[in-house]
Amino acid sequence: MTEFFNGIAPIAYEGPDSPNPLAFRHYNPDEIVMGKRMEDHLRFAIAYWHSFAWEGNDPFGGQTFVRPWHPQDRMATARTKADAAFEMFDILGQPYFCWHDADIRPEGDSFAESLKNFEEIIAYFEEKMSIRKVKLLWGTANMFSHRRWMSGASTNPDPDVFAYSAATVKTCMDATMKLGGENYVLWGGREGYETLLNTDMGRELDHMGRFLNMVVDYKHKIGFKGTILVEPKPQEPSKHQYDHDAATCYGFLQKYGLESEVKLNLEQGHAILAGHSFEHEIATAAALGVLGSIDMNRNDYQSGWDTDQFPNNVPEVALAYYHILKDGGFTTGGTNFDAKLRRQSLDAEDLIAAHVGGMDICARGLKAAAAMIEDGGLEDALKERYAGWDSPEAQAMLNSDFDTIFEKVNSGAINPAPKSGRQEMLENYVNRFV
Ligand code: XLS
Ligand code: NI
Ligand code: NI
Repeated sequence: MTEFFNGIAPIAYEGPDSPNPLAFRHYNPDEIVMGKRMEDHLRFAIAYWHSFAWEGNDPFGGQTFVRPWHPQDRMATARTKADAAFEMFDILGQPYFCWHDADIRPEGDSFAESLKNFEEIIAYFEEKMSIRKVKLLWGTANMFSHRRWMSGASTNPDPDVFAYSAATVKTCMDATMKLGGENYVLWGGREGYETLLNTDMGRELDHMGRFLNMVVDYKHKIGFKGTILVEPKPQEPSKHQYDHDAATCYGFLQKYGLESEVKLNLEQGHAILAGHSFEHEIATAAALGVLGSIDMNRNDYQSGWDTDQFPNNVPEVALAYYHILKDGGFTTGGTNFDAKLRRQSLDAEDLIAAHVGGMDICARGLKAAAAMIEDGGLEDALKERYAGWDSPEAQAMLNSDFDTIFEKVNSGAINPAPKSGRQEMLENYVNRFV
């Protein structure tokens, strides 16, 4: 036992009226929603990087958190950090967690030493996971923090960095598979550029396409059954990132022949940075057949930064899950809290409360989304709005050509009559459920 969470009991579901700040009021894992347990719908994961590796620094100030696993540059504290992490998993009871290699092991003096550290911690995780129900939602490689990645990983102008990236991702995929991970994520924070004056964009995109093909080849070679996921983000840390948003990623996957091999991990804050709503990104990925998993968080709408706060907006979260449910729900994906405390939230209780709140918000959103689906009001409105397309004439038009259509319109047989889009009515409808 570490001292850190001392005295915090496992969080229980106490129902909507409970005044207990460390209880679930909506997240009730066994409750059946649309025929499925809530836990199996939401598939919550905790992000090791924000909860355990981040020390509270921001661009203007350093560490604010003081944890028993600081400093994080040695194996002994990496183990203490793992002990604390798994204690928190026991307290929250969420089914999954996620990591980057750099979150869990100290950097060594060489590639081989970093790998040795990493493998030791993976073995330590394996032992802990064998006596618990917590599983790995996904693993990933941090190819953006160390100075070697400053000009990118697979898109680096230096082929030696491409090589280092390939070797790194291989080890992270191996570890993900060893722990039974259900997905493998690639987020390219520095796959992009600061200025086009020094960047050969076409070449970099080709290298990134080749790299992702190698990832997919390796997945098949080792028999990894999980899903490969790319996480879009338009900028930050790079001025411009190649994986800008869901639609851009899909175009990239298509160009490099990967659209049936790779899906997307969509993050709320990244959608906002790209000038979209979260449900826009989810609906886009669903329409293109590449919706994989989500990173749940929230951006501050005033600051314009990727603030990675815990979600707190039920109507927004409800619409996100509405589109996820409409797409059939998660298969290998889940809801990863890619969210961090504010740097003034120093205590262990803050970390627990943040997750309890996030899980409750998502549970409320899910219940609202399911209720809207079961009621069918939005679906009926859509059916009615597109009803004209059910006619044989309308379907035949799609298989005809401009001249045929022109003849009909020009003869006066077609004269469009505008109809209300009923937006306010539909917004009021949603308000009944949230
Ligand atoms: C950063 C990303 C990152 C990925 C994993 O903005 O969200 O945390 O999820 O590398
Ligand atoms: Ni992010
Ligand atoms: Ni993320």
